[in-house]
Amino acid sequence: MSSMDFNCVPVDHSLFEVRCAAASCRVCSARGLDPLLDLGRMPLSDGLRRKEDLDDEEPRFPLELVFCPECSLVQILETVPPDVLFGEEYPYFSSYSDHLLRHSAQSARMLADELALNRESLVIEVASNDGYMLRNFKAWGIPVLGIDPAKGPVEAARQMGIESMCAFFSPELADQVVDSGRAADLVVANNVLAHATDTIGFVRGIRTLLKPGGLVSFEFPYVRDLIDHMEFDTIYHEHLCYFSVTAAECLLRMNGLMLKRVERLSIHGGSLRLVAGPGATPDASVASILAEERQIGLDRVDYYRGFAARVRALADELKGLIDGLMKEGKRIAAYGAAAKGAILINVVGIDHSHLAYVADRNPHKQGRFMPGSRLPIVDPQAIRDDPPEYLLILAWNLRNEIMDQLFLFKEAGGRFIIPIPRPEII
Ligand code: DWN
Ligand code: ZN
Repeated sequence: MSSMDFNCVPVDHSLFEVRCAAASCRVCSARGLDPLLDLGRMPLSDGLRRKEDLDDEEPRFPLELVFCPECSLVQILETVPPDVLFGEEYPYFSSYSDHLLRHSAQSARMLADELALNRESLVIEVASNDGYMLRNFKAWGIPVLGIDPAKGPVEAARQMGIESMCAFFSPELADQVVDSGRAADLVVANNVLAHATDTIGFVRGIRTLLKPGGLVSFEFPYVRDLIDHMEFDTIYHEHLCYFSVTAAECLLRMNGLMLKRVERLSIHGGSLRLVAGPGATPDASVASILAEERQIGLDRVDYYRGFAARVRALADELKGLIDGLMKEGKRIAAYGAAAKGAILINVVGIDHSHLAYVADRNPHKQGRFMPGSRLPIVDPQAIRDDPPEYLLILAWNLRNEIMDQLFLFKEAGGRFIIPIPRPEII
């Protein structure tokens, strides 16, 4: 498997094979992991830079995707300390996407009905962020507890009256919560399982939180959508694991959680929702998707071979498109200072010499600079005040919501560049 040079910063990719040989799987501890894709040394995708720090050396870490032939888990080799990733200034607030808020409200309603939750129940969310999900249960009079390590989002949740612990979730924290008499009827763990440094301990902690008969609902990006739709920019240091149902089922079963049902979702470029519980009985969806994964080969390395070459081709095509527009003297900016956007622009090799700015409506991101590329992040007002001719949509997973808001830009002749699943101008 030849690794591809994805970096402006030359690195020695031959280390990839060596690191693969030395590594062991995050879930089953198997060795002999298969190398899939080496994106080189990448900056932290949510590590937005302050102006005063721009001249300082920016931390970069290897970003290498591998496959475990034993349990089928796709994962990265590097583990960046969580307090570095999710520190004081972690800038991601879930509530800046109306689409995500609607999706979350629907999920909450479905789960509340399924479990007949009431004022005697308890919902605990791990990675509760700014209360985007728990606000629904609270509005229905159902007691809630949030757990999240990011200070800013937790403060926002507390402002909404949502009790939130500012802490990293762990088996020990789960014991403390249960020992205080707060076992859960429902645990929600959306877009966090992939982020857990101690993957097995994380699931064990969730098992601890649950009352007998309780359920956990996980949501996370589906590795099948990542590969099929070229979503290489969702590979970053916060995401340690990239799950198939096959790999996730193995991890849950190891910790006494049985799958009840599996759903495919469109959110975040294609995700899975897994509902599980101690002693849960699987419905037909579980056997069906496991059989489908075996049938298409998601549990074998061949499914993933060729992805690196396809990523290189997409990166070259997007860079060629941007360079072509630049040669024509076109003015280009970007929209959505998303974590995935940081990876995309650094892998493709786009920086402030190509794009004027990145607009983003999250005020916690405005005034900062994108990791690696040092692109300034500005209020979307800039699109009206200092209009580009083209807008590269870095948050392509929210393209419809974003383009709806930018109809005036479009009406004035502005064009959108959508990078994923293939570069196109609309
Ligand atoms: O795992 C994670 C995924 C699920 O969400 C986290 N590590 C962080 C986050 O990843 P992301 O930053 O790639 O997520 P988004 O939601 O794709 O980022 C969208 C960005 O676009 C946000 O910064 C908000 C911004 N935005 C905007 O400026 N105007 C979003 C919308 C909808 C808008 O209208
Ligand atoms: Zn494994």
